[in-house]
Parts: sequence; C-alpha cells; structure tokens
Amino acid sequence: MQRLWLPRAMRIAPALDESIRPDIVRPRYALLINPFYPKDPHASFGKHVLTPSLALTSIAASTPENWQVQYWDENLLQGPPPWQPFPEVVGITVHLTFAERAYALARWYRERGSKIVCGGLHVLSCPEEVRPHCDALAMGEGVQLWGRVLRDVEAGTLQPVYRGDYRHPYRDDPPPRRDLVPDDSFLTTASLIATRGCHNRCGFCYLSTDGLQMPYLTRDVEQIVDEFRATGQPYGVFIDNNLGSKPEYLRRLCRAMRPLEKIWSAAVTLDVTDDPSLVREMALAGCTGVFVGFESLQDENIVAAHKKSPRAEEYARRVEVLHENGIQVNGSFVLGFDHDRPDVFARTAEWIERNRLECATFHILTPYPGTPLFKQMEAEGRLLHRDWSLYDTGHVVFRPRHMTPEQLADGYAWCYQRLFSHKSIWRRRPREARAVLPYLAMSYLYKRSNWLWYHLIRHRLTATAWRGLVEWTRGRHLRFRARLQMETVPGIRVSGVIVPAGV
Ligand code: B12
Ligand code: SF4
Repeated sequence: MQRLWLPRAMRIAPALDESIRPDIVRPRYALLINPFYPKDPHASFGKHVLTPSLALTSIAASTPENWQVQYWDENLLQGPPPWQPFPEVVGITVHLTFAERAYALARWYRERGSKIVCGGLHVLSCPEEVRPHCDALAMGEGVQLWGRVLRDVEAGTLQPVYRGDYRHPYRDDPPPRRDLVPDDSFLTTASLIATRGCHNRCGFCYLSTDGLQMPYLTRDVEQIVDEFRATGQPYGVFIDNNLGSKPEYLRRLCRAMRPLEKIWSAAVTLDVTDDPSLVREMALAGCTGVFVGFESLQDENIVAAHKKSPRAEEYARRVEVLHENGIQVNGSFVLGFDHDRPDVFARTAEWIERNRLECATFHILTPYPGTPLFKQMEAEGRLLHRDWSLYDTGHVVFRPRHMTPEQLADGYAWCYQRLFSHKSIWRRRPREARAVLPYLAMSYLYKRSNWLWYHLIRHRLTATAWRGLVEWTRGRHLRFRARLQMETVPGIRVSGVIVPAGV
C-alpha cells in the first residue's frame, strides 16, 4: 500500500509545557476545549474544517452573564491551548477517539488550579473511565447543565456529577455562540441543528448506546431560519443525525428557509426520496448536497443492523431522484460487516462510480462502547483491543467474519485511493456539461489537496479558499432553482453544485 503524507502536526497533539506556572487563576473565566485527534491520511484533511462541532458553542450560550468564556479548537493547528489568563474552569468535550488527549489536557490545567468539567459522548458511554480525570462529569445534554455548573463553582458547591435530559424540549435553548469560533478557519461556521435523534436505532450507531434516551425532537422552524440568517453565511451545514426522520417537519423547514436564498447540506436517510415532492422542496429551499448513510450494498448487513432502509437494489433509482433535483450525494459506506467478503471493496467502488456519487466516505465498522454491536463483538471474543484512540473508523479494532483484519484495513485504504484518483473523479462527473467544471474544482480542492489543507488550516485561510466556490455554487443554484420552480415534473439535470455535503 502507498505511504500517505501525514505531517506531524496532524498526527500528534501540541506539547503541553510542564514548566508553565501561572501566578493566579482568573475567577469567573471558563475555557472550552475541543481536543486534538490525529487525522486519517486516506481521507481529506479539508473535512475537519468544513463546519465546527456545536458541542461547546451550544453550552457556551448558557454561560452566566458574569462569566467570561473562550473557545479553543486544537484541530486548527494553532499550537497549545491558551493559559493566559489562567481559567478557573476548563470544559472539555470527550469522544472516545480523543479521550486520552482530553485527559492530558485535564491533568495539565487541573494541576495548575483549574476545575475540570468533562462532557460529551464518551462521558455518557464510559463515565467510570472519565470520572478520575475531572472535578465534574456532565452526562447527556449540556446546555441545561453548564450554567448550573458555573454557578456551583462560584458558590463552592460543585457536584461530581450533573445529568442532562435529552427529552427536554430544546426550543427554549439559546442559539449556539457561533461568534466564539474563528470564522476564517472553516468553510462555514453556520453549523445548524434543527432536530435531535433519528427514527432508526442501528446497532452500530452511537444513538443506540445504553442509557442514551434521545427521542426525535425538533426545533421551531422559525428559530432555525432566524439563526441561519443571523450567521450571515451563504452556506449552512445541518449537523443533525438525520434531518429527514419526520418528512412533514422537513417540508415545513424547507418552506420556511426558501426565502433566505442560501444553500445548505444535511445528513438524511435515503427514505427522504419516498416522496419526490419532498426532495423538490429541499432543492427549492437551497439544499445542494446530502450526506446519506447507505452503509452497505448488501441487504443482509442492513437487516442485521436493524436499519429500516430501502433495499439496496433501489439505491440507484433514489440517487437519481436527488440528482434530478440538483442535489449532490455524499455516500457513507461502512466496511467489514459480517456479510462482507473481500469483494466488497471493488463492488462498492464500482457502484459509487456507476451512480456518479460526487463524494463518498468510508468507515471501517467500529463497535462503539455501550452499543449492541460492541456487546456482540465482546460476547463473540472478536474485539482486538480497547485502545479507544483507534476506534476512529479508520482502523480495524475487531476480527471481521469473512476476511482478515489486514484485508479489511487494506481494502479501506484502497477504496479511498480509488475514489480520490483522477480516473474515478472523472468517471463520476455530472452528466450536464456545464456542471463539470465546478465539480472538478470542488473535487480537486477537497480530495487531492491534503498538502494544501495543512497550510490553509495553519494560516487560517480555509474560508478564503472556499469563498469563491461557495458564491459560484450559490449563484448556480439560484439559477437552477428558478428553472426548477417553473417545472411541474422533475426533468432538469444536476446543476453541478460544488460544496461538499455533510461531514
Ligand atoms: C460536526 C461533526 C464532526 C466534525 C467536527 C468534529 C469535532 N470534534 O470537532 C468533523 C467533520 C471534523 C467530524 C469528524 C469525525 N467524526 Co464526527 N460528528 C460531527 C457531528 C455531525 C456533529 C457534532 C455536534 O455538533 N453535535 C451536536 C452537539 C450539540 O451534541 P454533542 O456533541 O453530543 O454535545 C452535547 C452533549 O454531549 C454535551 N457536551 C458535549 N461536550 C461537553 C462538554 C462539557 C464541558 C459539557 C458541560 C457538556 C458537553 O452538551 C452538548 C449540548 O447538549 C456528530 C453527529 C451528531 N449529530 O452529533 C458526528 C460524530 C460526533 N462524529 C463521529 C465520528 C466517528 C467522527 C470521525 C471519527 C469519523 C471519521 N472517521 O472521519 C471523525 C474524526 C473525529 C474524531 N477523531 O473524533 C461520531 C462519533 C461516534 C462516537 N461514539 O464517538 C458521531 C457521533 C457521528 C456518528 N453518527 O457516528 N465530526
Ligand atoms: S440511520 Fe444513521 S443516524 Fe440513524 S440510527 Fe442509523 S446510523 Fe444512526
């Protein structure tokens, strides 16, 4: 296999200087940190700066007025996190892949006098592991907890555990503090969230984690429209698990967003295409791309994961419905299911090319702790280790049924190499001639420029690099939309929108 370029700064977190000794801790100052994680050299580095996570900006919005708050994302390659002034409280979001880095940060700030509060997915699935590293665990929904945590710090009554409930209606939540994120560092800082949860509970998805009760809840469409408008950004990304779980809600949201004349992308399941009129509403509202979890082209895998999804033989027709409405498809495929054999890699890549998916992401099947898949693998003695840093969907952490771990790792790498190759990019070009150029511009910038991304990220030039393409896309989309509006039956081919869809 070809050795891929991965600069040190994208592989190893910045060193924490042990010699630093702050004179004083600044009272009522909180620092929120999104920890570093190593990047997968097979995929695009650009992926990490498309749109920021809303985890910390959401909780920042409930900071009491007498507190000052700062946000630091270690993945923006700006060196070690700030320590002047020295924070009284450090809030860290913890996912399993960067848990070790989160603990190192916690230790460093704690030893120097900060109170450490940890929240996020890993806190929910492995609370006992996280507990010794912090002063307070925030389990579950954090917006309702953060203000309370800070008030308790002030009163000297900080509790060891706080529990937030995902069943509380979150229309009352304040909008995320997007202003805390450096807007030159991302394609867009308009990360939006309209719904929580998903109508499915696939056995491999974090949503099926033991003890996580996350019903499908929606926010008022007017709130979303107001937030999107207030970002001032032409392009927004819905980071919802599945924006399409309630089709009638999605339809209302689309109608409300249409007058904004902005473009956006979202993750949806393929059943949004059950009703082509909904897909058209999405297009008319500015949807230029969807991120679809196809997961597998083999029905047995989908059934075993308990995913309610159209049969694989129907995927192609449904992709066409999206394409006819000018919506690009970024397909997500999981490799290593129990019914996958060594031919899965070539079959998947060929299918993607045949159906001209503009983008695709691959994930090695990964049993997240607390999920039914994890329990199954553990019971069958198939887990190779519990080094969470490798549970990042880019490494094989279990024994596959019909191939060796090495075959799975090589097949994964091969899929990315093939899909990012000149030949494959060309094969997947849109059928409409005038859409080819923007498609190629996006593909080459996104998929073949990791050396460039490294510099763009470090010098905070991400937004600048994308700006022209985003405006070009929006202009093309508005013209396409005008034509679509005049039609009664879908018929116009893809407009060739160019912004990568989904994360
Ligand atoms: C945006 C996003 C990204 C972005 C940014 C990631 C980042 N860390 O900065 C990008 C595109 C870079 C990305 C990359 C990846 N991602 Co991602 N990503 C997401 C996504 C779509 C949205 C995250 C978000 O904003 N959620 C909304 C916020 C509000 O929810 P939240 O994070 O749970 O936070 C709430 C609480 O947990 C709590 N909370 C969280 N932190 C804290 C801290 C404190 C102090 C407190 C008090 C509370 C608190 O309060 C918050 C508000 O309620 C999620 C899916 C999803 N919808 O959540 C996947 C998701 C987090 N990603 C996932 C994965 C697997 C990855 C990748 C590994 C995939 C890959 N192979 O490329 C990579 C690499 C990241 C890594 N190594 O960890 C998985 C994680 C699974 C797991 N069990 O850990 C998710 C859940 C997707 C999925 N369905 O599987 N991702
Ligand atoms: S459809 Fe996607 S978001 Fe929903 S449960 Fe399955 S994997 Fe998770």
